[in-house]
Formats: sequence, structure tokens, C-alpha cells
Amino acid sequence: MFTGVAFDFQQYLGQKRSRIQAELERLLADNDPEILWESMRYSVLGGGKRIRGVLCLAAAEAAASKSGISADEAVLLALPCASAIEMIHAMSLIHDDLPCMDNDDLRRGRPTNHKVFGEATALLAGDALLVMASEVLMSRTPEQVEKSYLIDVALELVRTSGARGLVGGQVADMASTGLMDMPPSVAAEKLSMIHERKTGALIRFSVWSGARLCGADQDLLKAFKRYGEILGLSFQIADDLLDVTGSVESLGKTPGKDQAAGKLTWVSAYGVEGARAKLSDLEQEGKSILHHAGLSSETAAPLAALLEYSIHRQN
Ligand code: GRG
Repeated sequence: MFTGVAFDFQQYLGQKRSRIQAELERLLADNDPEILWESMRYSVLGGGKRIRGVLCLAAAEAAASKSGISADEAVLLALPCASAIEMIHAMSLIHDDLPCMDNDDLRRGRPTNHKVFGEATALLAGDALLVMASEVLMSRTPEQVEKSYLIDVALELVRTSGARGLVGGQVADMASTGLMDMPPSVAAEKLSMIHERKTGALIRFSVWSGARLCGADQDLLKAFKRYGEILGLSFQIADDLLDVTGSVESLGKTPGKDQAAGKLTWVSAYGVEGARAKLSDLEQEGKSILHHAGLSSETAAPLAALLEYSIHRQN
């Protein structure tokens, strides 16, 4: 659909990742108390695809093209939000890996945070990152962003993190363990609720927030909200598939854990082929939404490529 557009996705991804990485390094340059900041840096700066932060910047650039804001300016306006999102994501991984939750030893090819710093510090590093994310968003977002936009985004960020978002999704996910054999209709409903909150909420927020900060109108916000939902669901289904088809070397974490724990996943509910078919439907819907969003091919290209990447990634 966006063929004919000369767009180098790897270069785009590399540039945006470096931009986010540099900002996060700057924000986390503190050492008092040293072990806390070391632990925070370990998880925020130590790798990761940065898909959420990059999505926020890509959506900001796309929305800016309709609001008379340059792409460079859009990145400046959304960079604190992209950094806040990566902080929330990193803290959710730290807590998810704790012995009281998924009890994982390996993340991004390295020992998990609590394995290096101990459970108490890992827990507190997660807490500090959660709070710091809102601080960064509110205090670092440039003055040019209209205050009402920033308040909307700040409110949505805390909602996304809480009981109606990540935390609720995690609790529902834990409660689904060992329930692989529930009736299909119940499984389908539970699964979509878990995916929507645990993974979908932050990815949807990433797309929506970038656009909101750059003055997107209601139609574009609505389109991006759905595009974010599609991305979030695709990302999690791909994750469920990788848990079955991936290796420890390619994933940097232990595969097969969902199945071993008897977790409800897209693959356990619909099988590998069912999961692949759903991904293909979502990819088509995503393309159609972007096509009708009134963006030029050039401005839509990064968002289109990010959906494709989420679906076809190997880690
Ligand atoms: C937000 C207050 C608060 C608490 C956290 C533990 C928890 C509550 C939620 C769990 C959220 C979670 C771990 C969801 C899984 C999402 C997912 C697919 C993670 C992997 O994301 P990638 O592949 O990771 O983008 P990288 O390593 O590339 O950054």
C-alpha cells in the first residue's frame, strides 16, 4: 500500500532509538542512592526494542504533519512522553520478572533485575520509575504543548498503568494460569481483556499520546486509537507465538514459559494457525486505517512499518 515510498525503516528505527536512549541516559544520570539508580539504569538503558517510545515519536511526527509542526519539532514535543513510556515499560518488566510474579531469571539476554540487585531494590527501582515517568512527562514536556493536551496525556498515562490497564491485566493474567481448558467463549473474552490491558493499553497509549501532544484532531485521534489497539493486539499475539516458536538465543528470555505455566494465550486458545490468521487480519485492518487517515504516504510510512515489524519480528 505504501510502496513507491523510499523509506529506510532500519535507519529510522536506529535514529529514533538513539534519540530515546540519549534522553533516558540524561534523565537517569543520578547516583543517590547509588544502588537504586544503578538498578533503574540497568533495566531502562539495557537494551529492548523501544517499540513503544518509537511509536510515540512516529505518531507525533505524523500528526504534526497535519498541524503545521515540523517533524523535528514534533520529536522534541513528544520525547519526554516517549521516555516516560519506556520507564513504565521497564518497570513493568522488572515487576513481572519478580519471584512473586513470573519468576524469571533472564530478560533481554541478561540476568533479571532482582537477580542482580536483589528483590527489594528491584521492587523499589520499579516504584521509582513508575513515579518518575509522570514527573518527566509533566516537567519536561516543552511549553509549546498546549496545557490541556498535556493534562489529557498525563491522565491517560496513569490510567493506562493502573487497575484498568497494566496492573489489572497482570492480575487477570495471573488468575488465568492453569485455566487453559475453560470453555472457548469464556477463554476468548478473558484473553481479549488480558491482552487489551497487559500489553495493549501501553502500546495504544504510545500511538495516541504522540498524536495528542502534536494537536491531532478528533478524527485522527480516533483512527490512531484503533491503530494503537491493532498494534497492541498484534504485538501480544506475535509474543504468544514467539513463546512457542522462539529460542532462548533469539528471544533473550526463556521460551515455553506460558505453556509450562498453563497460561491462557492466543496460541493456547486458537492454536498456531489461528494466531497467524488473526495477525494477517489485523495487518490488513491496520493498513486500511492508515490509508484512510488522510496522511501522505511519506508520513504514514513509519507507522505502517512499525505494525509490520511488530507482527514479523523474531524477538
Ligand atoms: C504499571 C504499576 C504497574 C505495574 C506493573 C507487572 C505488571 C504491572 C504488568 C506486566 C506487564 C507486562 C510485563 C506485559 C508484557 C508485555 C510484553 C509483551 C513485554 C515485552 O515487550 P517487548 O518485547 O520488550 O517490547 P523489550 O525487551 O523489547 O523492551
